[in-house]
Amino acid sequence: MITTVQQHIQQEMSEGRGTFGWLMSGITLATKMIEAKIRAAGLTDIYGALSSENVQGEQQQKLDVFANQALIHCLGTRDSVAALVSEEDEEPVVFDRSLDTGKYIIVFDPLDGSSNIDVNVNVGTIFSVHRRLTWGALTESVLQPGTSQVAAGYVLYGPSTVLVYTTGRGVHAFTLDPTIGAFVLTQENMKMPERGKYYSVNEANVASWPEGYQQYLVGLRNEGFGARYIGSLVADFHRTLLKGGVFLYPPNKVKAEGKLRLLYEANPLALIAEQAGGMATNGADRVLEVRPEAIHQRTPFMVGSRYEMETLGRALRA
Ligand code: AHM
Ligand code: MG
Repeated sequence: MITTVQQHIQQEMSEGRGTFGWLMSGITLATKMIEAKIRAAGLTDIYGALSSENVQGEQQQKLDVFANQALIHCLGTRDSVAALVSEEDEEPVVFDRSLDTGKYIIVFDPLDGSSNIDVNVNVGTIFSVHRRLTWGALTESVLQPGTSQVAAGYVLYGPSTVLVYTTGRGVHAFTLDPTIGAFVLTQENMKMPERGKYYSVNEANVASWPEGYQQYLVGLRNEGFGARYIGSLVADFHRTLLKGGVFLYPPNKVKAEGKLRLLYEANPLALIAEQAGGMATNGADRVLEVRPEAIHQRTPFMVGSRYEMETLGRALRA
């Protein structure tokens, strides 16, 4: 018989599973709404950009806005949610709930890689869950390091729709079965291969990277690595999780902090990578140990197989 995400959470968690399961059902419902919209793109007027920009100064796509609204709608009604932090909103959406009920903060990138939508290429949703602290202002609960995540995951809208999540007890993948409308367990306790054969990076930026990254890339090419780059983080990460290798978004002269966001891109994927036996760094430190200072903070982000990441560490220290 099949195992759904909900059943898996019930089996996996010893305490708080009711509350957490209900929370996850908000995420799965929203991502099913997003997936339905994506599947119909081209048939409905959903392609293209709006005239608005998001907090990052990036032009919002119509689907960005829809995906954000779907998550806020589905999660906002869950009593256990104290605040929602989204790439698309400058400030957290805060709910007036007591410390007893409002236990969790959910941070998300509603539609990652959304500029790929118009060309029918994979996009994703990334999420990270923190427990609300029982002390201090809400900001302190929102700005916890990645090591404090109680859960993290993503949904990849590809040829099939896949949800990958961890609660710190391994990484599990579920595939959306459209005939029953449920995410069904397809891979339990995923392990990233110790080594891979692809690197994934926007090579157009190579001349503006620090020397160590340039040398590292030369080394990978000399070892016979191939290149794969989709330009949708979730898709590039998912391949790296399954096949091994390394994904890099280093700092560059224009963007000293890189491009990717710490809270809702790097941290959740770093937790999944580590849980699967891989590693993630910002070039100096383990990503998960970085203490965030702002909700939309950017970070250099390198993640992948243990062997490739250790080689990267040596190249950056040289
Ligand atoms: P987005 O959140 O605005 O979609 O931007 C993030 C995306 C990632 O999915 C991807 O890894 C990266 O931007 C690609 O950047 P670049 O086009 O500079 O290679
Ligand atoms: Mg993104």
